[in-house]
Amino acid sequence: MKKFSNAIVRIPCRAMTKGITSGLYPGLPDYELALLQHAAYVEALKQCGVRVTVLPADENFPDSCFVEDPAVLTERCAVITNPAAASRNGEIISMEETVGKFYPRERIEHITYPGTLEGGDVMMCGDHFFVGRSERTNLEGIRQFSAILEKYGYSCREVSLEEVLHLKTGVNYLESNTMLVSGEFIRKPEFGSYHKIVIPEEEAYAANCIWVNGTVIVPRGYPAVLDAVKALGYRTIDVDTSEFRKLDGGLSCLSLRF
Ligand code: CIR
Repeated sequence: MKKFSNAIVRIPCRAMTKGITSGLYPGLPDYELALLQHAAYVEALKQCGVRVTVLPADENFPDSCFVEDPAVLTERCAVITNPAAASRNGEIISMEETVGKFYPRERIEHITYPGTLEGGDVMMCGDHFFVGRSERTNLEGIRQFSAILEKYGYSCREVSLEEVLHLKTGVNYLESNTMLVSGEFIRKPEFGSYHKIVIPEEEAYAANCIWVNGTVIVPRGYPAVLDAVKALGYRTIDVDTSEFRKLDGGLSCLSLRF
C-alpha cells in the first residue's frame, strides 16, 4: 500500500460564488464558512501525516480550490491535464509551476487539444487507473493519458459515465481492493473484481471519501457511509464540506495527494 507524503491545496477565492454548479445542491457558497471548512480540511490532511502545500486564493478562477482537476500526480510522473470547462482551463498554468517544485521537468507530461481530461475523472488503484469518459474528459484525452501511463509502467481502463460530473463523484478507492460505489457505478463490470461498499442513494455525495495513509476522510453528515468505513477498520475523520458541495465539489477535489 502506498503512502502519501504530500498534498497540494488552494485556498478558495471570493469569486467561488461564481463557480460552476449543476444546481443539484442548491444555494450559493458562504465564503467565510468555506474558508473555515477548508482550514479544517487542511488540518485533517495534516493529521494523516502529509505535508500540505497551501496555495493562495486565485480570484481569476472561481473553481480553483478544486485542485484535483488541473493535474494528476503519481509516484512516477505528473500529468498536467486539459480541463474542458473553459473557465477552468487557465488553472493549469500556475498548477504546472507548483508541480515543477516536486517533479523534474522530464517527468511532467501534458494532455493537449483536442484531448480534454480533468483529474476528477481519474481514480488510481495501485498501478492501475480508471478514467471516466465524461462531459469533461473525452476519448482523445483518455487516449493521451493511457499512452502516458503506459510509458511509466501503469495500466488504465476507461469507464463511461452519464449521471455525475466526474468518475470520483460516484466511486472512490479505499485501498485493500475496496471501493465505495454509488448510483451508476454499482453495477459497472469494470469494477467487478473489487470489494464494493454500496452507498445508499440519499448519501451518494459521500461516495467521495479519501484514503490518506490508512485514515479515511469522510464528508460530515453521512452516517451510513461513516459507519461503513469504520466497519472496514479504518480510522476516520469527518469534515464539513457543505459550501463546496454547492459547487459539486467533494473531498477528493480539494487536494492533490502524492
Ligand atoms: C466544476 O464544475 O468544475 C467545479 N464546480 C467542481 C469541480 C469538482 N471537482 C472534482 O470533482 N474533481
